[in-house]
Amino acid sequence: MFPNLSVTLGPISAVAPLVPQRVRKYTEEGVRIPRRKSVRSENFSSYLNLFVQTLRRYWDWTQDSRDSETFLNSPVFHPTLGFGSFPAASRSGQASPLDVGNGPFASYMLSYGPRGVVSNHRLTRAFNSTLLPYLRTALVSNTTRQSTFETFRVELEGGPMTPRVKIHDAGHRIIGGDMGDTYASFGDPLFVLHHSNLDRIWDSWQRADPQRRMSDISGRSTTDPPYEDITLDFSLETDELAQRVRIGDVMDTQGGVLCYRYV
Ligand SMILES: [Cu+2]
Repeated sequence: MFPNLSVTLGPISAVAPLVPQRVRKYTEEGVRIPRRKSVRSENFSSYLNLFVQTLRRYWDWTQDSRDSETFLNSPVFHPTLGFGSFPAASRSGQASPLDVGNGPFASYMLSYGPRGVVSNHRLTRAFNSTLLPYLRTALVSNTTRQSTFETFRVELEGGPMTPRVKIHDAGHRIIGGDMGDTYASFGDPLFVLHHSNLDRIWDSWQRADPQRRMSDISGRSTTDPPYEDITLDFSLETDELAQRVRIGDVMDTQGGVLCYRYV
């Protein structure tokens, strides 16, 4: 479901400089809309509508993970108001075709993936119901009960950090297709909703003990070597899309660089 919206206070975050002025106006407008009415009822083009939703929203999948029927009927997968439903073949367990055939991204072309190759293809999804239990409240509690960021992130992340599935990789693998592919996953707009939710869980974990947890960071810069160990002074790579930012400056979502809170 789309129960809530992250509220941006003041100028929108690091993404703002990348966004053309007109789109930016909509995103800033989008920040105020949910208090009044659903973003969906606005007269934006569907693209801008979804842009606003994905940038400023998260998907709390614990509300949809009870069983397959609940998940498939989630507003997230609504064929017109959501992000498109799973391909019929995937719902009945067949291997193809897996193109997302309805919704705003029905003719959405991706150029990266599967795996590391460049190939123009339509957005794909393949429902994997067997991992739904990993998106339930108990699994979120397993992460938020951790006392250090190191154990928190391992409990959150899953493969390849852990042999067992955790909430991060479960979200990817349940949706499957491009989302299930390490390289192509960010091509599915659901990637943003899923990661916003993980960010929200991290944020709530931090706020339970801000004194310690707003500066508690660890981990590696990449999955495969060569990697660097992460510290507060680690500079986040943005290629040419934005200015580099020090991790220590984005630890707090309500700090100076980021400027939003989860509701
Ligand atoms: Cu991910």
